[in-house]
Amino acid sequence: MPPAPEDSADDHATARRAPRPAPPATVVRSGRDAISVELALTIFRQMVRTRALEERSIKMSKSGEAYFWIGGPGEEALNACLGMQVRRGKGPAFDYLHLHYRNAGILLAMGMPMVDHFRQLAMTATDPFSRGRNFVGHYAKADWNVVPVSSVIAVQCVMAPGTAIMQKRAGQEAISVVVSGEAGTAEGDFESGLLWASRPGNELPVLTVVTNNRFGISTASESQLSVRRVADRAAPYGIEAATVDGNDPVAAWHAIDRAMRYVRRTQRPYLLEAHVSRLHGHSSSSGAQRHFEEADCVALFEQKLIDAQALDADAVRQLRDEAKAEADAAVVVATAEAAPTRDDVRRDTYAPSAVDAVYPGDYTGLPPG
Ligand SMILES: Cc1ncc(C[n+]2csc(CCOP(=O)(O)OP(=O)(O)O)c2C)c(N)n1
Repeated sequence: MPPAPEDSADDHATARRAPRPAPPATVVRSGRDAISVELALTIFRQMVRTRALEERSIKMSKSGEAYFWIGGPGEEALNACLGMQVRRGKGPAFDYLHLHYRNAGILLAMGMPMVDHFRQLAMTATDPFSRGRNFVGHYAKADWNVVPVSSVIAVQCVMAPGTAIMQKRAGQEAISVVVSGEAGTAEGDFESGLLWASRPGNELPVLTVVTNNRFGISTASESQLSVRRVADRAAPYGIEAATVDGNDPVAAWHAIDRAMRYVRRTQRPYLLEAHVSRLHGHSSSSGAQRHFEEADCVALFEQKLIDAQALDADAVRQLRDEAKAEADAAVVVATAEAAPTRDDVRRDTYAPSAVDAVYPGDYTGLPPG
């Protein structure tokens, strides 16, 4: 029987020559680093959720649902990768976190419900971190070893060696992670933190992460810092250090993994500098307008995943819609909750202590009269 026209020898030759579409990638690469597509998609989802939280937060501050906003749009890649690698728990066998005020993505990746973030932003009595008394992003969570975030920059750098001493004694490879902006490194507290973490014979498991967005409010870092890399500040203390592109989740994932493994294994300090973007300026006080000239880690990773055929436009849209719906629903809940009362002002501010028994009443230490 003669071959059917559509099954001719010519057609077979053409089929052999036609380039086959590349199969979907199983890993996503950046330079020599790679992560599985499965991990990449998990990180991307966390980044998209964090961006939705950040953008909804800015909207709240502009609409009058909140009074002040500060946060981390532009730091989603670094924060998601860090939060996913924390050993979460309570006490010295788990990691301690001494955070900056731009780390919503870390808490979100650790499992914080979005509504808790919005409760603090809306200053409700239900805010689990400060009962509506502190700024947004100033988390405090004893169950997860999240030490209260301070607005006073860099003080967290001198607290981290304190928890790290306890962890080293406990001997269970847990570490203290401290995050500071690059302008914060001008504070003596930053140097003190490095010094205390690196005393010969008493080195401590402190991972210092410096998020370098090139600005301290409106002051450009090149007018303040003489070092080429903030990571170079580790050298006088003999501390291992690296610089990573914090807008690249593949690189950031591995830089954090390497740093954490080093600190856990050696119980010695490490300094990781991450270049990040500041997509909406410093805070609502400077307008929180979008700076489109800054690299956007979410858009960059989205394109990378589409190129790797790990995602298509529909899947991206669905992820975004879900994240936005999650943020909107959380805001509805938070903004309907009660504000603190006068009686809440002092609740949970001081724990009972032995000093109360010695000095009942309001002891100032000053002579009477
Ligand atoms: C000890 C102290 N000095 C000054 C300030 C005012 N202040 C608030 S944020 C900020 C800039 C911090 O910049 P950086 O450490 O780079 O962090 P970023 O906000 O850029 O993430 C300054 C100077 C402060 N909060 N605390």
